[in-house]
Amino acid sequence: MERILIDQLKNKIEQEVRIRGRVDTIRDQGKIVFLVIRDGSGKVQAVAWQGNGEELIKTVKSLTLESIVDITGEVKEANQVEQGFEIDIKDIRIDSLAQSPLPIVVEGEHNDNVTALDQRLDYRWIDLRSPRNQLMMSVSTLMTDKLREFCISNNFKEIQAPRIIRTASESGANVFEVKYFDKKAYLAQSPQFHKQMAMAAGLERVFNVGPVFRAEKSFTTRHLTEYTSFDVEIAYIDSYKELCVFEQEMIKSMLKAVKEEYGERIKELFKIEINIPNGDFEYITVEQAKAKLAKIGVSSKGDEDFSPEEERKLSEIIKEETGCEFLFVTDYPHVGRAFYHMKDPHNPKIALGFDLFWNGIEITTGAQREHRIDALRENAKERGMDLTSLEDYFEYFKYGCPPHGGFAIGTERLLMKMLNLESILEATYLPNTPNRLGKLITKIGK
Ligand code: AMO
Repeated sequence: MERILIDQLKNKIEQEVRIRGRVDTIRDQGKIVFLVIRDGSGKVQAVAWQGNGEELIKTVKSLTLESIVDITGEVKEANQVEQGFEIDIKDIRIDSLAQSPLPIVVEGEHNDNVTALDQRLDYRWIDLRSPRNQLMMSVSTLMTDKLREFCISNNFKEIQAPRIIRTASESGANVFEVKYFDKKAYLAQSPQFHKQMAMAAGLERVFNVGPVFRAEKSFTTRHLTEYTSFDVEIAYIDSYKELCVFEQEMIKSMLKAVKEEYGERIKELFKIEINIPNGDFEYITVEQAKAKLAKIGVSSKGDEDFSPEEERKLSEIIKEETGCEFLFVTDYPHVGRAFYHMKDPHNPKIALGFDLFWNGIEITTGAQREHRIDALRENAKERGMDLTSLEDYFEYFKYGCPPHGGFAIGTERLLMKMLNLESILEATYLPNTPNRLGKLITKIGK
């Protein structure tokens, strides 16, 4: 008999069915044992009576929580259970008996976060079984799918930039070095150089989704050492503002789809509403932002960037003033930005780029790029960078390269904000951080 998903059982009253899933709860009343079985689609009560056979009841009594079972039985009306039906077990096979006790408690409707996050992450495969995490994975899937779909429907091509590269693109400091046979190579911190290569290759509009690596010892709720970057690059732009508009529409269409598909479930399990901004996102320059922050007495980290507290406060101010959760911050001093950002021709101290904040956290950096090779070399020289190591990159601009720009979204941060999670670790399938590689490797401070 073919397996049927639990959410399809309502159409099978008085029929024999086969379900496969986990033991969610066990209530042993001696001559009768009540199980709740859970699969990816839902839960159902399954009952074993002594009258159904000695062997059967013995097997059921040997079960432990989270064991995997294969059950055949009849769907019977049962007014005493909420669903109005249950399964009368005729046959049961244990596919995998779970050890007891479990190392962590699977978060349920009535037991939120009972186990510390680090321990939950150490047993992530058990932690992910919770309804909240199952929903999070569904939302994550739809989120990336919709971002991709938006690009594809706007005539983009997908590229897979190499992850092992010869030259660090962002800054030399936070790059992982790897041994490449007898040579030195790096794990890409971003597909930056290779998405720009696509512009020189005439691909005009590209996106790239994949892992990037940052060797940064940041123990924060927003940093990973490996994350998934959603990168976009567009040729023949006149201004980076076109990138902002494109990203705004991409995020809005994604949020709309998530709300339509999972809005109610998200409300139920995460206690939040997905808000789709009505009009355009807000814009503010760094100078204006710093002035606003100074006004409410938030001390500044400096003129070039924002501290996490500044990011949070700035978002709060703008949300209070305009109701908008999204804020493009523009006009950053060039000196604090990547060398490949184009300088504003009217004010060369300013970079033609932006960051996008969502409810207090930066989710994107983007910019118009410097596509003129001499100016690009000059920018790199100003930063004291080793020009010879950049020669391969400079070559992309030698044989005709259109003006272009792009941006990158940290997808885990996007998901974290969407579901209002406290830490990026919760929004990541299996997070790597400075002290965690699949499992906790060192305690902070040791
Ligand atoms: P940037 O370094 O600002 O820009 O990264 C872009 C976005 O990636 C996310 N992000 C991170 N997420 C988790 N852990 C980290 N350690 C981490 N670092 C960054 C953030 C951030 O906004 N090449 C440029 C992009 C471009 O100009 O196209 C870049 O990588 O959401």
